[in-house]
Amino acid sequence: MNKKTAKWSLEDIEALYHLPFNDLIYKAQTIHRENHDPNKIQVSTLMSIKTGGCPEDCKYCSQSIKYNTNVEIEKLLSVDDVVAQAKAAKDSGASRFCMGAAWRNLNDSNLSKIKDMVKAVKSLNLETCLTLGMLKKEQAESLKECGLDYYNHNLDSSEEYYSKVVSTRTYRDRLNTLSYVRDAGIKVCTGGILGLGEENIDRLKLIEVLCNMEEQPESVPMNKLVKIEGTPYSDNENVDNFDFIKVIAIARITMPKTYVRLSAGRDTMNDEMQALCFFAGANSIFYGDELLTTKNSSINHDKNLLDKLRIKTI
Ligand code: SAM
Ligand code: DTB
Ligand code: SF4
Repeated sequence: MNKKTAKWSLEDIEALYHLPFNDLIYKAQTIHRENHDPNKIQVSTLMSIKTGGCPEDCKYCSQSIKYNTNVEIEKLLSVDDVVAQAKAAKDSGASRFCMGAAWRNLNDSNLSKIKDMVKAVKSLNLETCLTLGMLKKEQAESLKECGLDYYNHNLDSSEEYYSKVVSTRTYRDRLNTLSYVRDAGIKVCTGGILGLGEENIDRLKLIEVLCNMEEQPESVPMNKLVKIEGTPYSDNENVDNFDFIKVIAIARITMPKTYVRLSAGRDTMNDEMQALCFFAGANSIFYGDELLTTKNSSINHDKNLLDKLRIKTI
């Protein structure tokens, strides 16, 4: 982390966690209203542009070659296939299209095709986001040049816990890619997963890293683990709903301007739980019947929920 004084100490963040629930949510909603329209959420649609066969060993992931999951390997899709999906996403109301690849890192040989995808999706008047694994500095600069808006690269958990989740790369590797993305002028999307077997303190330490970045991330996805059969985490304990809501509230308080995304795992949350997450400051979702390799909450269900809550999408 950079040397300048932290904006938030871990003690301050822990103090938020220990507030009475109502005080915490009230504080989060107050800050939310000062910085955002409380009745609008941003919607992004995800697409897997290269699926499975990933050499990394992330213990949560359906796409790692180390685990026997039901995911079928698919090579990098054509620009036309991606554009067709992006058009459909736009027609359903998404404002951002996020393309994900099961790679450890972006290979230079794929760079020009990826840039063509970004340009084509952008020409549909959609914001663009990529998540392709590690980048080199020059690759980040090249992606900025072709107009990429966001790059997603999650830190997932605390630095200590991360080494238990993934052994094939380090937290430092993740931070390096994030700094190349930031320095290139691309907006940063980085967040975490709850339910990896971590303690609450790991979640708070993740927030400490995120909110003390020199420039706070524009987008922070909070995922609830999607349990994948065949992975080491297939039988993990469920995350406590209140802990999940509290993490959203703490992210909102410590990163007032950031879009906090209620990400994977919404299909296992009931409407009341999602409504409380929005009340605690979540103001973005993945919208579309599928995430990368798993089911999302359906578009129909989401339309009904957002209607009931009188929440508009942006
Ligand atoms: N391979 C690239 C990488 O790891 O950065 C991009 C794709 S990867 C699937 C994107 C992110 O999805 C991961 O960093 C992780 O945070 C999230 N993710 C993957 N599998 C998940 C699961 N089963 N439940 C919740 N989040 C998951
Ligand atoms: C993020 O934080 N979550 C998304 C996106 N960024 C790339 C991925 C969720 C993946 C869920 C499991 C799957 O569909 O494979
Ligand atoms: Fe590969 Fe990304 Fe899955 Fe890890 S999370 S196994 S890097 S696709």
